[in-house]
Amino acid sequence: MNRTTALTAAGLLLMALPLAACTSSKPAETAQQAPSPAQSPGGATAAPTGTESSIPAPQKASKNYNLQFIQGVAGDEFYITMQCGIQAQAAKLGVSVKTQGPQKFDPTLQKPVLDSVVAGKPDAILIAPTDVTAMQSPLNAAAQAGIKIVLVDTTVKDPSIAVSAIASDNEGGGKAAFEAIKQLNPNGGKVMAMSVNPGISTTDARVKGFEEAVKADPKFTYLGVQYDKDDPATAANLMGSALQKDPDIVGVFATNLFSAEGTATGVRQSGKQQQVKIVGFDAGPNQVKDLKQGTIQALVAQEPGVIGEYGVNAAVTALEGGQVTPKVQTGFTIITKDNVDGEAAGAVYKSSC
Ligand code: T6T
Repeated sequence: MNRTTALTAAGLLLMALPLAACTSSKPAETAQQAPSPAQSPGGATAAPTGTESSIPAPQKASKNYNLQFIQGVAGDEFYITMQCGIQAQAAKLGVSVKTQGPQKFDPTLQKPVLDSVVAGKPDAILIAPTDVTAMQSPLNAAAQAGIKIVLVDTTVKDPSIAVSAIASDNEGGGKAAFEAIKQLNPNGGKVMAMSVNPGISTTDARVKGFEEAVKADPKFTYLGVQYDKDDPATAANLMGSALQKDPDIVGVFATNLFSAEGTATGVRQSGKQQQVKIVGFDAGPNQVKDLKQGTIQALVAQEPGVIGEYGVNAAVTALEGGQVTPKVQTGFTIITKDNVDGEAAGAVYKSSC
């Protein structure tokens, strides 16, 4: 089985919406069923060369290593689910792990957390850096101190300081989101993105994928991206103002959990649920509620538990002197109202382990 043939979500979402079925882009197995890039209307493609779709579990560790997981932000179900995957795999491999995160998705708050973790001299740090630039030099320092770094979810400008960087196909996910909005609005119209902050690798890549796809379709007009600072209330306000300025918006791509929550609130408060189609990244309990209520039409659920599991595999493999794949891309499940209580139920994020 070719482990490098990770599918992007783009083609799969096209299949998912009309069929209203659970569609996972989880590499390997699904890759065999899905159409080849040439056949796929949505452009399902193989993962870039040099990118793998998994990190195999090593043998039980030779000693009880001290691993530390630093989340992008505490209390976010994406990182909680990742933490669950990390804890479970750490227990399997016989190593210890501690988790902490800043109160906001903000490098000025995450850097002190990282600095204090580094001062404790752990064997490895799994981290989702909150900014591609601001977190670079603290991470350089951590690597220079001899600590194995694994980037989980987000990355930095120069990821070579890490033994591995594990993330979803974020750009492909943005493209997939546009394909979904397009299906829901075949006549085209005005669309926009709601994102967190500029400078975050994941959400920037999602916006890029979305923007490029919108601009390639003359039926659609791209109104740009609004930044909500990972705050649902801010996203709701921004959405309300956007709808006042452009009352004919037909679709919004919300690039993460809190952006989707706030976008849904803003659209609901404006009474435009029938008109505005929302596709959101992530699948926390609040997004699922909005999906069931019909405010959100589709969710691109990542595999945070799998990212965490592979992160532990990467750390332990490196600590035991093994070779680790430098770049790993994980899959998606597209959740709609019709599959959320069925085969996609397992893709919903956890609020606790
Ligand atoms: O979308 C995830 C994560 O991938 C992103 O980097 C930041 O936001 C989330 O944690 C969801 O809130």
